[in-house]
Amino acid sequence: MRELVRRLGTGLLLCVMGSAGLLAQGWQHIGKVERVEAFKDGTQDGAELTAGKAKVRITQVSNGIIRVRVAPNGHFPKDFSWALAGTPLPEASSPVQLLDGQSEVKMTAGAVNVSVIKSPLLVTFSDVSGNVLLADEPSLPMGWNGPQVQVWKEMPADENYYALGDKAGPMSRRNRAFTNWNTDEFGWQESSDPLYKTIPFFIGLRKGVAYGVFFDNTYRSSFDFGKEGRDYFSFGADGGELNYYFIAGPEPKRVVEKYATLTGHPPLPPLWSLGYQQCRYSYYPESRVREIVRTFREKKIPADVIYLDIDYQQGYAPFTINREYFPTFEKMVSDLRAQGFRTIVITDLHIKKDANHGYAPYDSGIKNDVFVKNPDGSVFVGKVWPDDSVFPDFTLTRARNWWGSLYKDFVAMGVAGFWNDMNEPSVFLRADKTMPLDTVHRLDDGASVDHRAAHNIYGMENARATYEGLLKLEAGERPFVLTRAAFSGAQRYAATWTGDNSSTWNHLKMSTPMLLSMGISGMPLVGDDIGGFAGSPPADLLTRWFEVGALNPIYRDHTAKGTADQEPWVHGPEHEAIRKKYIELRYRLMPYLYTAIEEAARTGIPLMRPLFLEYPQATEFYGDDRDFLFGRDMFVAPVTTEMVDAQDISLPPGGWYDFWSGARHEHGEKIQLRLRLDEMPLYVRAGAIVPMQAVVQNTGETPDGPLALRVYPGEDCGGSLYEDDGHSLAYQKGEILRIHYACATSPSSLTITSSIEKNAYKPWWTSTSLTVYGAADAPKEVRIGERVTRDWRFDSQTHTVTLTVADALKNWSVRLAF
Ligand code: MIG
Repeated sequence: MRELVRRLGTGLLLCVMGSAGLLAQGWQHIGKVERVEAFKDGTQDGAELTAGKAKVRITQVSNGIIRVRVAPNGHFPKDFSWALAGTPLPEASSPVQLLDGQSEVKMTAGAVNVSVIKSPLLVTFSDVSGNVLLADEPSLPMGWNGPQVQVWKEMPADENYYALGDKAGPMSRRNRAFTNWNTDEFGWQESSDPLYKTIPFFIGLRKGVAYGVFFDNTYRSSFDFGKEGRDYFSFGADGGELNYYFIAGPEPKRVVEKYATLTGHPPLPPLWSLGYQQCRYSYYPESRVREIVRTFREKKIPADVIYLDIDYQQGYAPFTINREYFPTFEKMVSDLRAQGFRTIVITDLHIKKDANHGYAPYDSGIKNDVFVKNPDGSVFVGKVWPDDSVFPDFTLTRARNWWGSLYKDFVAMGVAGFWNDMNEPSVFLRADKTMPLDTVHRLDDGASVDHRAAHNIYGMENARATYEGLLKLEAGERPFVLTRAAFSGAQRYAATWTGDNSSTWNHLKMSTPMLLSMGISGMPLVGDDIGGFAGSPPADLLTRWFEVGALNPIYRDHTAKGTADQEPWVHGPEHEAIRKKYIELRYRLMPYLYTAIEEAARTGIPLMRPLFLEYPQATEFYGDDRDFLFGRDMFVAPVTTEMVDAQDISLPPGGWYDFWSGARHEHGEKIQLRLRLDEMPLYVRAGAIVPMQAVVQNTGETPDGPLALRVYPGEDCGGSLYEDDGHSLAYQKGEILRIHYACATSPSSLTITSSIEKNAYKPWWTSTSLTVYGAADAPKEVRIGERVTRDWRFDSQTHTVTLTVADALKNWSVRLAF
């Protein structure tokens, strides 16, 4: 059958769907190219190809980013995207060169070659040396079927596929198929799909070379990486445009960065949101909230945030307060703040239908006409937590502005952050769990779309409305928004979490690949419910979850209603001590963590990285779902199984130091550990310089003592430190501190240097302590700058040399001679 399809080639044809021989009717595939014209639109330039009625535009958008748009009927819709950041992309350095040959159109765009075979139209992307990266499957040219659009690509046997956001199961997406349709999936499991988010972006990786594809389409979309066919993969959607971007690497990091320039970077979050966060569904009444906070402080377990889930509200109506449970809400918020706790409250999007009752969100929303409508023009009403509810029309700027203004009172009360849940949107008592497909979502230009087009972006626009509202209300402060639903680009507005996981070992195991996938999908500020949402974790499971969670971007303990208490102390002093140790570890690593988060905000490279992101040549890690890199320099091999007899560890290329013992190991060495419950394998790259600090009880507290640098000599030795005030937008005006550290080894010496790149923020420290690892013997001489110092210590157990640079807020160097 594949042969038949190939021979038919053009025009209307019936095509084979899958090896099962299923005949899918009605698919029309693109035919023969009859006309080739140069095409230019702003900074995008390339070619417009005509094939029958259809037109295809292939343009260079920026260096290494090529866009393909298809109009089956020849008419391109208005060029508009919810996902794109909208900020101008760097203009491509080399203009497109077009060569219209007899059977093939050749387009050279910098390092990318695009070849289009004319009959039928088949697109192939390759690099300058001719290596094919992505090619249309010859037997299945691009096609459409009514409103559906689809492309099929050849699938090399050794190619791996990653990203796609919050898909469960292994990071590698090969041999599976996925649907994107934001869904409230309480109790999701490994095979559940779709989940809460839609990120129609994937990375192809083969023998160290990567490319990416971003399919900019908001409709229900699907990606099939070899479930249906063995030799091809495909992606498509139920409607909307066939509009995708090819993103060149060749390193996977370059793909992730380019995807971030397209869809946007996360703003720098407030420092406190990177501290430990305590949540449950729900803490109430007020006395219970105060008791939780007091317990953290009494037990000296560091924490920055406490959440109020839906029970703080009156009848679950968003933007109300249950005064029976929270008689002095405002005072509670300020008292918690005085104890170093920020309060985050949930504010779901469903507004209670409660007319003329003094409930301003409903009355003002009706007055301003900002709710989603039925086709007959009436306001759509669905049942959610407040019973009958209405839904803000977030695709309208007017509605987003109105929504953003609802936060005024909470902001005035000192509530520090906001949690947007249920924004898939989730609607109760309906088989489809959401709004009917024909509900009407209005657009700013007076046009409207139905729910098919708006569903997947609804949650992102909810988060956007919250974020933009807070930007206005919080006067120079960094907003913090946590969203459950998302579409590509939602990172511009909010952090996220992975929804309702379960308190099982398998969920702990699934957490890492999911968080890693989110990170390379443009959403680096992500966490999962530590301990699991559904169910009550046994003590060991919760402890192990606290261990790995300490090195996740967002670190939030959360659990469902009716489950057992899940705070760090619930299983007795032994478990509490271990959990505290890891929460403290996170705070000790805060300078390193914050530096990596700033990198994520600037470049899109996530804090939590799959091994292949740093070591794309090390193909043995392509299927590693257990381990990850915390920033560039720390390798984490978390314990995620109950019965660990021994944990086998394969280190990435290079040398690595055990974070706990300081012992040095090499790549290739077999490490087998018999671990105690309080041990999570953690290694630091030989060549890393890691900035750390003393433990604090919250990020607002000034750490005691110096900035603590751990120096791990090795190849490519260096590190950096970024600091700013942690809460305002002054960093955007350059009020930052950025320092680069380096170390250089010779057979008889080690030199460590610090160079300040920007010194426009005064940090909490003046001196810097150094702990130099891997010292076989005591140094013969130690110099700070030119001056010889005797003020150092050698520890023969840990093989470390320690000393302090007193006046460290300037460039300095330290030399150890052996
Ligand atoms: O229908 O607000 O995923 O984190 O605690 C459940 C109550 C609604 C789902 C969220 C969960 C939250 C819960 N919410």
